[in-house]
Amino acid sequence: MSEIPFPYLHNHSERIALVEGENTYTYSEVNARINRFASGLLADKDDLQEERIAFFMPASLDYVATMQGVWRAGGIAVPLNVASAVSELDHYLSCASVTRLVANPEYQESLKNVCASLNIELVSVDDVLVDELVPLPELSLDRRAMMLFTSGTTNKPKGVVSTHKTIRAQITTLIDAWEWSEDDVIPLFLPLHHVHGIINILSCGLWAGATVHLFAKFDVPTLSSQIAAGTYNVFMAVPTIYVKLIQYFDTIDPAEVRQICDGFKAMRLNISGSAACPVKLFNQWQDLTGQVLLERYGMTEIGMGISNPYHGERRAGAVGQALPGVECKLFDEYDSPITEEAVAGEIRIKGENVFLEYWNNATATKESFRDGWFCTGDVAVLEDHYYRIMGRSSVDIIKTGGYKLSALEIEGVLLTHDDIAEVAVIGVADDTWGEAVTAFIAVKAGTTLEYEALKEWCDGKMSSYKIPKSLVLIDALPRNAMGKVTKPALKEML
Ligand code: MLC
Ligand code: AMP
Repeated sequence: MSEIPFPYLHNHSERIALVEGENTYTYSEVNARINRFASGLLADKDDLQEERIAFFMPASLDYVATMQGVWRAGGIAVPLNVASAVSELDHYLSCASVTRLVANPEYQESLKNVCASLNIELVSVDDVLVDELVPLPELSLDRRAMMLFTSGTTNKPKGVVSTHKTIRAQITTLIDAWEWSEDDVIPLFLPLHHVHGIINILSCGLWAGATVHLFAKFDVPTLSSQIAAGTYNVFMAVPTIYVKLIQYFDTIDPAEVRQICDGFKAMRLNISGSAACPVKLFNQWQDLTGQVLLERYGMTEIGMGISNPYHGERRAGAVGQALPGVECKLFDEYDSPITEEAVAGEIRIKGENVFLEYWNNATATKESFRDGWFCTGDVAVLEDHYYRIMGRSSVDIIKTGGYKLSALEIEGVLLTHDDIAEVAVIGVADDTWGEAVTAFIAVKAGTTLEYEALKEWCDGKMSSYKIPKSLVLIDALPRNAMGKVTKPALKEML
């Protein structure tokens, strides 16, 4: 039935593809639901012709039916963050010129006004599903397929557009490198508006014919009991999740900790990525579970680029080598490739895994490429054949618990507070979050600001994980001769 020239969904009819709570769904059941959804989306059209269909739902059978249904019908899938504030949604929906938003009934009340104001049709999966299937369009590999929003050095997130060719490359390189197979069983508790959850776990799993256990959120006790029961053989997470698991171990009975650690020990693979895995955490995890974490490096625009080997040495504090099909080089500030080891440079990437464009933003797209290389903004060195990430070229990007945030976006919201005269946001090293969002604020004369009041004020104006973890009141921000805030000076102040 699918006219996409490759299988986003394995054709293992009777094997279990998805587990959602008490329910299990076979590959043929998932496939049938995707076709019913794609047919309903098409209605009397032959092809959605890259119509942007957004969806707002947690990990579920319906999430998969929606995403793959949009693909099969020829649309562009725009998965949204279910933790977004309404003002953020407004930006995503208008930036992508979304025409239809698919949301579970329980979310519809909160979405109805934004949809009405943008003239977007708000529907549920049940509204779309039909029993009578229609022919699906034939799609070329170059067809745009997905748009994910990413924060950067501008104050509004940009829409990163991938084609089917991009997504295929991002999936297949990981299936080869990490030896995915139909015997794999993996939990998925990461948010489904980023490549880590969408590509590395969900799409690789379904392509390989594996079983993916869906969790609406990171629920430590439930997940831990499944791990102790030996349900999974592969585990992928951001470093913060390994930290939180270790913190959880401190709160439970040692015998239970042993069972959970034995569950991890029996797995074939534990992966860490989306942010730097501290060497201390790498060692702690190995001591507790015997697992040598495989750390890899990726980005929304490229999927995964660099990975420690599945076989061979997995080096603590390093991300390994370029994945198959991915070209990676370091460049200096004059755009010359760095050929010696131990010299830091910007990571640049080439390959079919690289995105097509930032949606409706030719300038940003052009600026992010040099001579065909995508410029990541991340700085690394090559040491004895392993890349080691040294940091980022911009202080305005913060990674907290695996989420990439724009300091400028947060500053923009804070500046709308009546009592704030000036503000600078930075990421401060933090054992749990990697970096913790910290706001330096100068208040207007005659006013004052308490942290709790600021946090409450932020609620609903930004996703909760963007809300500063701490507030430093300051008389005036340090600035250079050009009047620009010197953020490194703020870091030094702490
Ligand atoms: C939650 N909180 C965070 C946060 N997540 N604060 C800072 N940073 C985060 N990442 C805050 C909430 O606002 C809340 O604050 C409190 O923590 C509890 O919220 P929660 O939702 O119950 O937390 P929890 O479920 O424990 O979430 C932590 C987490 C989550 C680590 C599971 O952040 C997460 O799923 N992160 C992964 C993000 C991801 O997938 N990134 C991949 C991007 S792709 P309060 O004050 O209200 O209590 C990419 C490319 C690549 O990077 O290489 O993969
Ligand atoms: P995102 O745009 O959300 O996809 O985040 C991508 C960014 O996450 C990269 O540009 C890096 O800064 C960071 N990142 C991903 N993996 C790693 C890693 N293993 N070590 C350090 N940083 C990482």
